Amino acid sequence: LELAADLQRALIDQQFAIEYQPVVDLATSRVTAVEALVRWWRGSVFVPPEQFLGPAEDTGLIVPLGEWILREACREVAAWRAESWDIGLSLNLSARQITAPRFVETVEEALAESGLPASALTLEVIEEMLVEDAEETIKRLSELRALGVRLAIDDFGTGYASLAFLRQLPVDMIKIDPSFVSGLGKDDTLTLLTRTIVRLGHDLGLIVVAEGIERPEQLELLKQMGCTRGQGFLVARPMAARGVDSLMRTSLTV
Ligand code: G
Ligand code: G
Ligand code: MN
Ligand code: NA
Repeated sequence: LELAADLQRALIDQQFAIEYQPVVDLATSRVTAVEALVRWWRGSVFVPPEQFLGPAEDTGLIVPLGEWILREACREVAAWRAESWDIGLSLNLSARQITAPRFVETVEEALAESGLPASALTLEVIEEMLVEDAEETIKRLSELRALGVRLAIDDFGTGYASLAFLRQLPVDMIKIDPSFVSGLGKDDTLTLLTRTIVRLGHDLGLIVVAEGIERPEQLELLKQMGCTRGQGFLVARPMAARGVDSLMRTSLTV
């Protein structure tokens, strides 16, 4: 309860920040997108998202917080694109945000006011959201997709949804959970499962992103498997907007 009051104050006092983690084309190392990740500095103490996202959802504060992240990230990514840097934005969503009143309109407004094209925005959802409150969630996500916004299944392979949900909700991308990537080259079953997910995704015409790449061996195996996109500490860590600025300057001049 105390945390909830602090969260509300933190929103008013603008204690939240966004870090961006690059997603790259594994063959060329070109940055294709950045994933926005919320950060809370409570005074000088960093509070991990795992600690405050649950309470933010329970109290409903995730709705105004998520709206701030959406508008801010759209604005920043649109500014990078205005410098001729062709990158997209990936945003994580909570179930509560999607079913909140005016969610679709809010996304439309954020796109309109920032000038970010709908096709440059990818909304990441996890499989569970397509099980609980599935009908309303799928309806709204489908409306956004009809506007040109892309959809991704985050933490793919760990959820409870059956593969049939890929028919109910047209998605554009799957992001392979780090628990698979971590076993690459070390665990035969995880290596086989990763290879199978990459093939499944591509056979369905989806973009496949491997998450949590930390070791060169994982990167090598993913490339051999034909996985075209990746994310992880080996590739690039989440960074403040200033860090993305520098990355853009190096990317555009080489
Ligand atoms: O950035 P980090 O790895 O600490 O993120 C931890 C978790 O918080 C991840 O599951 C991530 O999806 C989630 N997360 C990060 N930023 C956001 C956000 O802006 N909105 C929502 N709903 N979840 C987020
Ligand atoms: O659930 P989601 O995929 O949105 O989680 C994103 C979180 O994963 C971010 O908090 C980010 O800091 C973290 N992350 C990104 N790359 C790596 C990595 O290579 N290793 C680990 N351990 N965490 C990572
Ligand atoms: Mn994510
Ligand atoms: Na993930």
